[in-house]
Amino acid sequence: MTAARDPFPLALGVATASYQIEGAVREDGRGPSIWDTFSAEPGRVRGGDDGVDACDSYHRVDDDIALVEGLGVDAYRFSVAWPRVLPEGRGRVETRGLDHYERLVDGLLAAGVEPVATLYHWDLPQVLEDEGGWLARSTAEAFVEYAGVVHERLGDRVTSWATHNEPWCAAYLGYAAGVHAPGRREAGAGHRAAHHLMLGHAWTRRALPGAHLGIVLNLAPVWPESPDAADVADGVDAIRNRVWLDPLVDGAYDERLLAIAPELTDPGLVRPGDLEAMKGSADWIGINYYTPIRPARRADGGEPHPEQGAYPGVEGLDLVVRGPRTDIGWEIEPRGLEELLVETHRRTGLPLVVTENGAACADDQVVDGRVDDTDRIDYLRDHLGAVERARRAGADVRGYFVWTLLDNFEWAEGYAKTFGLVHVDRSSPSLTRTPKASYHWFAEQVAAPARGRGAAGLLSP
Ligand code: PNW
Repeated sequence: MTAARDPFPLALGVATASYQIEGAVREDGRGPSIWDTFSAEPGRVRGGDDGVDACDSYHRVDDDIALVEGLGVDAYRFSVAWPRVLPEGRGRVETRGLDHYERLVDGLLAAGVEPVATLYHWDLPQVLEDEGGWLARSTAEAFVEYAGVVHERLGDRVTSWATHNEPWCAAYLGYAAGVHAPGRREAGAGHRAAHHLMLGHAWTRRALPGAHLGIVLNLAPVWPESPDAADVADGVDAIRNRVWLDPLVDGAYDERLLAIAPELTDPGLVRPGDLEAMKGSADWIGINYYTPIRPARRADGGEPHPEQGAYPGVEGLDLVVRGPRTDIGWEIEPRGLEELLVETHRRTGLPLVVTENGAACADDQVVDGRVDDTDRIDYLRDHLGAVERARRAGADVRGYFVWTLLDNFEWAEGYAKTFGLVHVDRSSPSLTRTPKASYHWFAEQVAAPARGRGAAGLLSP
């Protein structure tokens, strides 16, 4: 029996982010970012870890490209470090920083791999944070300038661009919960940062009308635990999903969100024209999916849930984790990805890309030169199956990227939680890379004839 031919092949890829892999934080004129500052503060990152060395990918770009090429993937998603390109956030351009990404892009293209660039994966120049960071409208203006500089240099070779990665994390974990850089803890600050992040995205759209421009969101299916949790679940959905999707699709914030987030009714923050600029500003949506969210109602007098701070204004929130979990404690539920893709396609009508999916696993040790990470293979196989079901149900999903190529700096978790297809030995001076069983498994999936190889430019219209 021959399988029905897909209208287009699903592009397969692997993803990374600058601060998590590059190291070389003081090289070639790079300025400090908020993650340098944050991880240097005692108690912020598990084990006192930081990205000073990370995977040393800044110096080992050829090794990374060879690993990507060895997978045979269609595409590689990476991020550009703003403080390497504009060490002062705006103004003076550091060409050595741009040279690095040019080397990477040219190497990928020579290897037959499509580069997919993310402009902001959380490494904000510290000088901009000192002027208010994402609480300041001027940061959105600086972002547009930065996007233009990078696009000017690489736009002839990079066809698929994303502005932000997971603005929910940048805004709410960074400014409201304080568990990510810059570590601020003010409920209203999360909403302000969210608006300015979206504004930076929307203005970039206007500044780069020719670019095939998307935004990467960590949307999540929100499944209330019981009928009495419907209301808190709606609040979680507002802050995790609708605060991004509603402006993109409708050019509006919805009533419930405005009730939770009165900041978004402040005419000094949300100015005439802002929401109009956001409407229709994405050509595609990237979805990073790891786990569903199961809100519950907290018992009266109970302790606030540790993640309450990331959902400011959602009173009485509790969160339940069911079933099997990965090593980072996140529930494994591939049906969440299937539902999310179908639902997001219905809501937006836009092409979708799974820009991240993967698992932190405990079976990640090198034994006799091998890493037998069967838990990760199971996770990835089941989630790829969910993508295919969503495609058959009509969701326009163009690509699937595994998070991540290398074991790397996992933000507040430091190096303790590993998501890589490739093991990195942090005790060896050369940071020895060992492809895991999941690396070889994924290479087989890419080569499988039923999947087909996506052509270069697949993510473009
Ligand atoms: C995403 N949370 O981060 C990022 O895009 C990646 O850089 C990261 O390595 C990956 O997922 C795995 O964590 C998140 O606490 C970090 O809810 C933390 C959270 C969510 C996403």
